[in-house]
This record gives sequence, structure tokens and C-alpha cells, in this order.
Amino acid sequence: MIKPDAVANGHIGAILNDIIAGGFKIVAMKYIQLTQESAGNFYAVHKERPFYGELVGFMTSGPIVAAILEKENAVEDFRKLIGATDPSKAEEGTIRNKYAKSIEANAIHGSDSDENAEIEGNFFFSQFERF
Ligand code: DGI
Repeated sequence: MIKPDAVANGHIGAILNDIIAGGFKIVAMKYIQLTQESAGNFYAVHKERPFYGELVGFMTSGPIVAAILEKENAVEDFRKLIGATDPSKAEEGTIRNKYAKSIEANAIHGSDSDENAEIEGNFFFSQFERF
């Protein structure tokens, strides 16, 4: 997901360029705004964390770009491309280093395992929306 901050700050194009240049194929993509309920479900694993309410509020604050990406070793390589959760700790040249503003408004989400990539892909897309 390209998060609401990066969309609002005009970074959709630059981020997609970085993703494609990084060797990822776009399998599915859509531009949508999450509801409180859908964002709450997406981030249900963080329910007990103190920032859960703020996270859901932020993720519903504007439209996002959701996508399924494909590549050999995709999960690990994508996390390298986006950088650390906290942009002040993200390596030079990573997406969060270049486009994120804070640990919450951190520009982009990437799945943290193949299993979660499957779950998160199914959250956004039907079988007819994948190419
Ligand atoms: O997988 P990541 O997105 O890198 O990080 P994560 O799974 O630990 O956390 C999910 C999101 O929750 C993260 O992208 C931004 C938000 N978050 C994480 N830690 C904090 C946070 N938000 C706030 N406000 N404060 C935090 O400490």
C-alpha cells in the first residue's frame, strides 16, 4: 500500500517508479479509501498496541494505492526497498527515507511474510483483478 501521506504529498508516481525499477511486477492495483472497519481488520494484529487507534485513523484519512507485487524473494527485497518502519532510521535511498514523514505517516506498507502477502492480497483483490 502507498499510504495516505505519500498519496497526499504527490509521491504515487515516484514510488511506483522505484518499485518497478526495483524489479517488481504489478499483478494488481487499485486506488481506494479504507473505512474504519476495513483498516481495523487489516491491522487487527496490532490491536493491542498503543498506537492502534491512531494508526487506523491515519490509514482512513485519505485514499491509498493498494497493489499486489511479484518478484523472486519479493517480501524480503520489498522490505529492503522500503526501509525501516521509522523513516529517520531508514537507509539512504529507500522509499521511506525519501518520502516518509514519521513513524506513523511512513509512506508505504509491505507484507512481512509470504503468508501475510497472500492474506493481504486477498483482502483487496478478487481473482478477476490479478494479471
Ligand atoms: O511492517 P512495518 O510497517 O514496517 O511496521 P509494523 O508492522 O511494526 O507497524 C505497522 C505500522 O504501524 C507502521 O508502518 C506504522 C505504525 N507504527 C509502528 N510503530 C509505531 C507506529 N505508529 C505510531 N504512531 N507509533 C509507533 O511506535
